[in-house]
Amino acid sequence: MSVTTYEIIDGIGVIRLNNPPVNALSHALRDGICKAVKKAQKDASKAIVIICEGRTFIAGADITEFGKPPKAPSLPDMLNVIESSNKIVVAAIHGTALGGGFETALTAHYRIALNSAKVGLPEVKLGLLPGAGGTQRTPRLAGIEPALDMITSGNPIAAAKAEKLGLVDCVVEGELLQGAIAYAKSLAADKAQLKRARDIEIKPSKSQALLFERYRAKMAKRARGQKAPQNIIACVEAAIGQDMDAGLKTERELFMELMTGPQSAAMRHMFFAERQGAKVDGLAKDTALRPINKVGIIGAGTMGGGIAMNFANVGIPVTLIEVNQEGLDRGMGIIEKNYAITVSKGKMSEAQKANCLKLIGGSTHYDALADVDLVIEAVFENVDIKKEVFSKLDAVCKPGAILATNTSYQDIDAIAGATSRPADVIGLHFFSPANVMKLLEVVRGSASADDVIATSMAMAKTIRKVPVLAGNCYGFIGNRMLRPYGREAQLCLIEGASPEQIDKVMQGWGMAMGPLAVGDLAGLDIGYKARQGLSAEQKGDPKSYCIADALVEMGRLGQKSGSGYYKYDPATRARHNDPEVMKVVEQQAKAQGIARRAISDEEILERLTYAWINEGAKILEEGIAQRPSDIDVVYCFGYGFPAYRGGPMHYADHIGLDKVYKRICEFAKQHGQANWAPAKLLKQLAKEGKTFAQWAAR
Ligand code: 3H9
Repeated sequence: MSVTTYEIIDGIGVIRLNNPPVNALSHALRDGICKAVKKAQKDASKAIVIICEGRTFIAGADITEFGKPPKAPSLPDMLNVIESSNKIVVAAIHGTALGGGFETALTAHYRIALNSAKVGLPEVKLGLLPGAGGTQRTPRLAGIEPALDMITSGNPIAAAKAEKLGLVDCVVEGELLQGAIAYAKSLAADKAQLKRARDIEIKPSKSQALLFERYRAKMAKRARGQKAPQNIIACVEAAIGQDMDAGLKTERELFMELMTGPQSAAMRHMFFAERQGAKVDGLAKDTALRPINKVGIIGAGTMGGGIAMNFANVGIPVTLIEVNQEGLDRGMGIIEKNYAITVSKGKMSEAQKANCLKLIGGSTHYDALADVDLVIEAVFENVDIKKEVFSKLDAVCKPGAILATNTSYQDIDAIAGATSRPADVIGLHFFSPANVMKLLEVVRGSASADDVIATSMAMAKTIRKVPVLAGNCYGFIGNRMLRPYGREAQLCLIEGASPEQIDKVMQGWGMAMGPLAVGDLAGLDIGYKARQGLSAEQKGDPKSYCIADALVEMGRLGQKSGSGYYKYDPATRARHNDPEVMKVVEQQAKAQGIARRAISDEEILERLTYAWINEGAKILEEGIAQRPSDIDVVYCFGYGFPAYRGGPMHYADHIGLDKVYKRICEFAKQHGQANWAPAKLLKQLAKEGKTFAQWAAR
């Protein structure tokens, strides 16, 4: 079936595009559009309409073609054909006109859009810039600042706003094809000019230099470490005071620099990884889902409250269960405060807040859960308490209800064993703050039913989370990998580094925060309490926790007590280095018989990141993660890993598994096999000269 068709309707040449699912600009589509526009030049049509079938107008260049040898006609070739048409071309937009799709529309002489449509240039989210004239035509039509906002954020805007900005000429409701044909007919009848954005001139002015400087500084902060936003600003700057072709030349050069660089490769990998993560291998596509119309949550603490908000936000009623009214009132108070913050940021109206709050009810009796479709337990991280909760749920919940635990570490099978229906039990591991963080680890127990897994993955999408399936082991994917990472941070500290050196290395490399600052944020007492329940053998080498224990025993619990690895200003929470901490570090090193030494930034980076990679490889060997890219999704969406490095496993592929493996073997020699025995899978792939991505595609 052809992806393009052409016919004359009512005197207008209509080019229809049909390249499901999102009409991406594949080679066939580009070729079809060129041929149809050329054909229309010679026939009896009075004007041309480009319109799409399916759910959306063109959603961009075909990302799957990136990195492959280009095939003519290229996108710029196709746009030349449209722009130089001697008959008016109208782009008729529904759904989302994105990236190269919106650039196609901008090259047409007029744009008509359905009121429900959105337009945008999201390339920055793929580490790219609009490389088909978007950086040149947008500022010409909408002005420099709106163009900078739109292209550096990558966020789409509604048709009405686009019309106000001059990016769309006409917004309509109802049937788009009819509207577009009528519009094209009226333009032809009025002998309207062939409006080409390239003919608009942006005159230089003195204030522009300051504006660009402001955007450069803003982007250096907001998109720390990323190249694309800076290249975008340079391109928009090139739209000023010179003709369009000169600007297009700059755009092409800076686009190619990004396209061939590692950041965009990582972000494109993440685009597909996120979508792949939602798929469960071996599960029939037509697995019937269980309806989720009512949800119960056990525990109205920070976590339970945050989870409740996710459901209320999409209109699903929630019942919170607490041991007493006081606990419930406290929980509701936190939820209200969180919504108030969202309202103050302009992300929600007072009316929306009121609607959400109406959907969240509370009770101190489990009986209130008799008719819920899903219960999520979010009580204290103790397996015995959780088992008790599940045996109560087993007694009150209706048959077929999904019983989920939000545990971060505990054994799902042990918890499921406390019920008479282990097939209905699953782990739903939300990340804190649960109303903000996108990741959801769905943890399958050995008995979890297929439809319970499928329903959980679909439910995650409903509440706008990014799901990843994990197997059942201590810490699942994310927290299991965090242990060796945290261990190496502690060992680097006791062996010679300072907290600020470690955090500076990791944050400078791209992490949202360094590991010790994260510890202070989460509270050092959490790990301390968890360690109290472990045997000496389970706790591991005292060198990897003695500093943390000493700090907690001094009352330094992290941010909440005003000090931890750092000191915090009580008013501003600003972080300061604290010489007292270095005294503790030195005392502990002495007690452990360690002669502290200078540790290089490179060693810190390698030990912390390679610790992740080695554990990630073991997780793959054991089948705990379905694929390497799932681990990348967990880290980028749940742990502040920089998307422009593509997650730990993609990063490992980028460095080369051979190099990673050799360095891990060196660490094993220096620091012992107990911490650094290389994963079998890593060894195998290093020997075969393969990547994790190649292994996944086997
Ligand atoms: C660009 O245009 C560069 C130019 O400036 C210059 C060039 C010279 N290509 O997200 P969904 C697939 S860069 C190929 O689940 P939704 C996607 O992988 C591009 N495939 O649906 C998935 O496949 P599968 C700028 C694509 O309804 C399926 O379509 N454009 C592309 O939730 C459904 O996707 C963008 O960055 C593509 N461009 O959301 C827009 N897009 O079923 C990227 C999607 O096998 N796309 N697929 O898993 C999106 O943001 C969303 O897909 C969209 C629909 C909002 C359109």
